[in-house]
Amino acid sequence: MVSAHTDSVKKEAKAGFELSVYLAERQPLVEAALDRSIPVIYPEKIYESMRYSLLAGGKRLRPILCLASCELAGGTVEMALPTACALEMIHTMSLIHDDLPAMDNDDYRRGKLTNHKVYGEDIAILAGDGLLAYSFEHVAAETKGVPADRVLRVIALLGRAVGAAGLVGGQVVDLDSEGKSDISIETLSYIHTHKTGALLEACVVSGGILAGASSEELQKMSRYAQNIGLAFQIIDDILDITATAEQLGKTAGKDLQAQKATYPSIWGLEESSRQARQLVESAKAELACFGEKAQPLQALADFITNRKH
Ligand code: GRG
Repeated sequence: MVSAHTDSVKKEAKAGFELSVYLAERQPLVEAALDRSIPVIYPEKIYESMRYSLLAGGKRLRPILCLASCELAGGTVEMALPTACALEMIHTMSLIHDDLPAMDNDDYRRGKLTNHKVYGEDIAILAGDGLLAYSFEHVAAETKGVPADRVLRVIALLGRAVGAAGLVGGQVVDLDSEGKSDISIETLSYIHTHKTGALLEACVVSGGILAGASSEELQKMSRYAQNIGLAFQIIDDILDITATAEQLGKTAGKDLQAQKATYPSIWGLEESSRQARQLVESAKAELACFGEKAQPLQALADFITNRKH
């Protein structure tokens, strides 16, 4: 099944790249792998809670970025699929914890009730912990056909992206900044490069590591990811103002309501859009040396700025 996917992606590259076709193939592939990754066994409640959020939809941008960067560097989908799933597990656990009453206190996520609204706060915390631990186990136990030193590097990279040097650190500064509308652009940038950017960077770089990319290639991939990470967050801030709750699948207008400093509140909507477009162009330019093979990652960069949710 995976090789059929790869064949048709190759054909597509020859015929001119269509991101919608690419995503229509990749999203179900990721969905099926996520579904297989976590069984329901005793104690069922925790597995059901983990699966509730993991299989609640979402764009699956992180796993798709990981698969695409592995292929860009000459690897295969099979080599990267366990890491791709682990990245979605980490992302999902961060959403479950972010939605808790002690953090953002949200009732809806991905168009569904949040995990704690369905299973209670105690189980939601544990579901997040369970997904986080499972993500590392999954990479270590399920990655096949990749030299062990590369797998170890990926595990270290994921740990760094999740911890105080990444997501956790970004969330702490975000919580500290709550109710302060006058935070500096440097603090805002710290929050987003850590809270959102670190995991997106880990997605792209881990795919490259698994494929055996050179350090020069990894640097280019890393700069691509940093640029799309920031663009992604700017667009997120813009959508919080311009999109409806229905489009977002979560509460809209929360930043304004909380008088939170955001890119639009500092730069205005127009300048924020311009900055996001510029970051996407820089991201795409980083991959120019890869030629046609970079089309999926370049199109994904455009998708990030054009998205409506
Ligand atoms: C990681 C141990 C650990 C704890 C969590 C709560 C927390 C620490 C960090 C917050 C991370 C967070 C919620 C960042 C926001 C990321 C973001 C922009 C989410 C939206 O991503 P999309 O648009 O969502 O890709 P979908 O639903 O499409 O996957």
